[in-house]
Amino acid sequence: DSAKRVGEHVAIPPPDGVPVWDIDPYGDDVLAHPEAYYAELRARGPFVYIPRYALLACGRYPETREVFSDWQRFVSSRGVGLTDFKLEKPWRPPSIILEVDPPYHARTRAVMTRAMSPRAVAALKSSFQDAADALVDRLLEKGTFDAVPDLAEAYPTSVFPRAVGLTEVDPRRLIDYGAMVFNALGPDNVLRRNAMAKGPDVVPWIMEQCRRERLAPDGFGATIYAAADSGEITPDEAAMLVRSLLSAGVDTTVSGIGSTIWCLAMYPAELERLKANPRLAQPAFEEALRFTSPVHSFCRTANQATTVNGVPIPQDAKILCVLGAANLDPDHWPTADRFDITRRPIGHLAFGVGIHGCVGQNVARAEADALLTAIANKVGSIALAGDPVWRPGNAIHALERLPLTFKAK
Ligand code: HEM
Ligand code: OVM
Repeated sequence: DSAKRVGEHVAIPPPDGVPVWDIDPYGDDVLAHPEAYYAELRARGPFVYIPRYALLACGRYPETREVFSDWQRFVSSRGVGLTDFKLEKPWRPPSIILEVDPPYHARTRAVMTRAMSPRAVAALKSSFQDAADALVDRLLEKGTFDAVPDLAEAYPTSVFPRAVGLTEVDPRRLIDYGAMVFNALGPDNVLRRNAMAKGPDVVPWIMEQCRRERLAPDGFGATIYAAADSGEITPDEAAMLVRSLLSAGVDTTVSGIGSTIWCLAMYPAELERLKANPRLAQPAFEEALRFTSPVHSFCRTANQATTVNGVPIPQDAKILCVLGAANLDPDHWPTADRFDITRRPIGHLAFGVGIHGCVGQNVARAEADALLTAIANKVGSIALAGDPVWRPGNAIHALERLPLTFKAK
């Protein structure tokens, strides 16, 4: 058809009444320090039109939630990044859970839900706690360290690959693959290109780890392959679902855990409350997710012309759903810009919402719970030992560097 394209999606014109905002949401400064952008996005309207990418963006809580909740009008099968899979070949075969719609989605989702069921995750609890206790002891001995490599990256990569059943663990390649997957969701900028440059080394290694012969008989991967044995999915689909675990399960928790530690370093009164009551570990993590939104945004594509809260959405529009902005919307969250570990932020969008809502959230919570419990029990104080540095990412907001000093309780 004759619709104009920008990059790789249909370039819709600005719909009537929708404010136009000439900003680059993928600029380095916006991505590293997004709070002012989040606030202006919410202030300008329920949706804004961004000419640079010819798309709509939303950052208020109700509209962001509505778009994410309605898979029929706002599909994932055309990609959850800037690329419209209807127009452009994706960089890798699409995910068979994230980037598909019902009814197919329900089949693959059921297998993943089973693999990471509350029972399966509960069985990992004591090994997660042992690893967390040992790591926090080592960090207390070190005293001063960079919490990005030494904690935020070290902890998930010490427990998650084994939980999947990987028999060869290569933390660097796992993190670099996540960087490819998440930066691929943005435009063809330097972040995407630098991440993609690792592909020739990282992609073949990842695909090899997804093979049945490579996986231990007792991890999430084994449960996924068991579904192939029973005929529920094919062996090729099982490999693709293991790929999904390795795509989504590392960089997200690295960011979420790193940002939680940053929150505790920045708000020492909240650390004191956690130390006084280690059972606040879970609610502290939920609040840190709301407060920092490790996945700052994901897209949807409008499969039909529609309206959201009266705003016209043209067919084929890409919609940038800014989860980080919705999670800080002061019209939804009282004292939104306060980090309060007793808030219990039910309905936050850090894990998404609706049929694609994070299927690994119980795993992420189990990791964070073990680590925050160890910190609550063992760490007396957390002090910055240098300036924190944030790392821009096309979909993930994470720290680059977090110099800290831990003192024992
Ligand atoms: C989906 C965030 C940890 C696996 C999602 C989505 C978000 C998200 C926002 C929704 C995507 C969408 O609707 O388009 C996070 C955050 C995490 C985390 C913030 C950590 C703090 C994990 C872990 C795993 C995982 C540990 C694997 C064990 C997945 C998968 C999906 C998903 C497979 C796709 C689900 C579907 O499409 O049905 N995650 N995630 N995530 N997540 Fe997570
Ligand atoms: C996947 C996947 C799932 C969630 C997030 C993600 C964009 C990838 O199934 O490969 O990163």
